[in-house]
Amino acid sequence: MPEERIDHIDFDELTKNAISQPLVSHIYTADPSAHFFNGKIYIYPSHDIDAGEAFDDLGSHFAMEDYHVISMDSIDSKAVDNGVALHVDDVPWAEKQMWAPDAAQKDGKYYLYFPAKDYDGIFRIGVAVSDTPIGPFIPQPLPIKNSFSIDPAVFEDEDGSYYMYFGGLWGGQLQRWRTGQFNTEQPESPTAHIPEDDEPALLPYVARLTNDLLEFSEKPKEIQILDSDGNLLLAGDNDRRFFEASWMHKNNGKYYFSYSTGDTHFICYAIGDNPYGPFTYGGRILEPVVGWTSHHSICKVEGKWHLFYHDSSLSKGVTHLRSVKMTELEHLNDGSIKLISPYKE
Ligand code: FUB
Repeated sequence: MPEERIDHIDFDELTKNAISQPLVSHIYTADPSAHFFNGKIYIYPSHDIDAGEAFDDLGSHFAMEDYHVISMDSIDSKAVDNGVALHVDDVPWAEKQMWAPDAAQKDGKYYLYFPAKDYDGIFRIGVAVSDTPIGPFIPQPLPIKNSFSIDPAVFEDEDGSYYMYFGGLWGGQLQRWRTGQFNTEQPESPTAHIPEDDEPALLPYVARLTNDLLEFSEKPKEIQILDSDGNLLLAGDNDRRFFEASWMHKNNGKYYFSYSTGDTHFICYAIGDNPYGPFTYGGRILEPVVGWTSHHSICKVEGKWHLFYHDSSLSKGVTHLRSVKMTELEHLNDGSIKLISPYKE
């Protein structure tokens, strides 16, 4: 991941022109997964720190160690940091890199899903349980069986089924699982094992969760993202193909799978008729933010859809020191989503 070219940016001007400001500024937060639980907003972000790791294309500088849950009584109220909800030292199987998490609620229990590298350097996805939305969360001793890669997003459908969407390229290791086994060749290369430009792009995965929300109830399946002719998006279609940051929301009976395009920095969406897809590419939701990564969630609050996202404006462009923000998101009458520009011209 090349450092953002930031020498030309006037950050005072950028902050003035930003459509929204960081929800909290005493710590750095990113990858916000927002939920409306019991009439309040709960945001489950990554907690960005500067751990002194050198910048590289595998994202080693994203060396996060814990999670904090941010809560808000309403859309206009102050965002509250509820302290450490889970620390890597308390997760027996996890060594490092607590990346983008998500959460779910069922029968009065709360579940925090998180990717981390195990002691073999392989990303797995774990789950930790609490009696409250803000934790502390008690981790399961082992990661979810058959889990791999990063960026879990858990979606509760209207029939009470829960599904996890996940996957991420480069440092997220999805390309190393093409045969079903973790490919250890060329360990330092973020792009080894990525398909050629004219081959179908790598796809994110989905798996339904068991009733206790602690395991997959099925083998994870790839979800297809198609163009308007019904063809899979190609690996060279960097402006549209999936890279990381899965999210699912449902509006007017349609399933909206949204994601980041990574190296082209867009948040895009694709629409389907059921949780497994296929999904047809629909367009962009968010133009690039300052910083390399873009990662979001979409949540209905007080009857209106909101986009939760992040940028690196508070840290003046430091890629791994990001801040969570929020803005309204609009579904247009034709089913499309109105494009959001994070900074006014
Ligand atoms: O925060 C670490 C990684 O950066 C996330 O897992 C990715 O989605 C990207 O935002």
